[in-house]
Amino acid sequence: MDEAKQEELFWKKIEAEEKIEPKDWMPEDYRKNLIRQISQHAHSEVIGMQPEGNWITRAPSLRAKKVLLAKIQDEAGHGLYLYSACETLGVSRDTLIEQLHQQKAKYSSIFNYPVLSWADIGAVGWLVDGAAIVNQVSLQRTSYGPYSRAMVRICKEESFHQRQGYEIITQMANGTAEQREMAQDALNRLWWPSLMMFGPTDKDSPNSAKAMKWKIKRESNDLLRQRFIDKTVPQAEILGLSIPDPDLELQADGSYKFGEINWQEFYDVVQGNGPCNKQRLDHHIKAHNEGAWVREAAIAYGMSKSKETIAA
Ligand code: BYC
Repeated sequence: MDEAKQEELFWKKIEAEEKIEPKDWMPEDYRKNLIRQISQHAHSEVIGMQPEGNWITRAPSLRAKKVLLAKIQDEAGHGLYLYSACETLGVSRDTLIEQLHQQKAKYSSIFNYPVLSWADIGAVGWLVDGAAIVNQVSLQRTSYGPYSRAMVRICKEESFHQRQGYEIITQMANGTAEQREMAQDALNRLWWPSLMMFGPTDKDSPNSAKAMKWKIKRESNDLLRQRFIDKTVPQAEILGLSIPDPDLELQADGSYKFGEINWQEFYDVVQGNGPCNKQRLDHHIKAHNEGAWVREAAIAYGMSKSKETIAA
């Protein structure tokens, strides 16, 4: 089949809401954009383990520790699904990790903020996982099959993560005066960075137009951000916590008007100048280098097993 015919078939599938699969023909730009988005998502899942990992030894009870450990392990699993989905596009895991280490690939801005207290762990689950779900529910309908299927599995686990966070923040908000103050402080610091997770406004989002046409992205950055705000503000009210936005206003249609996001801060963080960028990347590079022997051993074991299978 010539290329024009293949492209026609590609668009027919997109229009019919059929998934594009790894062996299907796809435009080079579509493939590249998918690699960019999926790999950055994978990096976010894995880097996101760091701020939470710091709290395993300080969890206030055995139950809290077990739940947190399970959540962090889930994030590693999400990274695994996403790196695997990305590899089906013809790029190796090594290349993706190299791009992260050379800062050619990004990861979510939110993980460049410190997680300073147990209330922050609650706020991360409530707000960060809450924002992630809003985004990822819509990505379940993304046009690339392996990405879409990874999203379905990830969303199931994210909703448990969000509840884990909401449980902690509820306990803190209903605890002693000091605990309540910690919960409010966590919300004050993490509210605006959570809104930044959805990316720049639609008018300043260079990748959106193409991604929406290809149905890689299904809903816009602004729409998803608004959905998150509308869902989260009433939750804060139930907790008796106040959203740190003096311009927040309930409108007649039930949605909330909100104040101006500090986009300068967003771009500073994305460009590597956030409070924890250096710490996060240095830690990843160190862990990757120290884990080289594990990867070598796993490959050697795999090779010896396949030789045994061939011999048998
Ligand atoms: N942080 O044209 P735009 C999670 C970059 S949840 C850093 O709108 P796009 C987790 C963007 O990459 C978080 N960079 O881009 C939760 C682009 O730069 P490049 C991960 C950002 O791709 C809890 C430039 O800004 N979720 O993992 O159309 C626990 C212009 O933006 C950010 C996902 O990745 C940001 N917040 O839309 C553990 C979901 N926002 O690449 C883990 C999948 C934008 O051109 N990804 N940039 O150099 C998406 O839905 C989209 O990629 C985004 C951005 C909405 C994030």
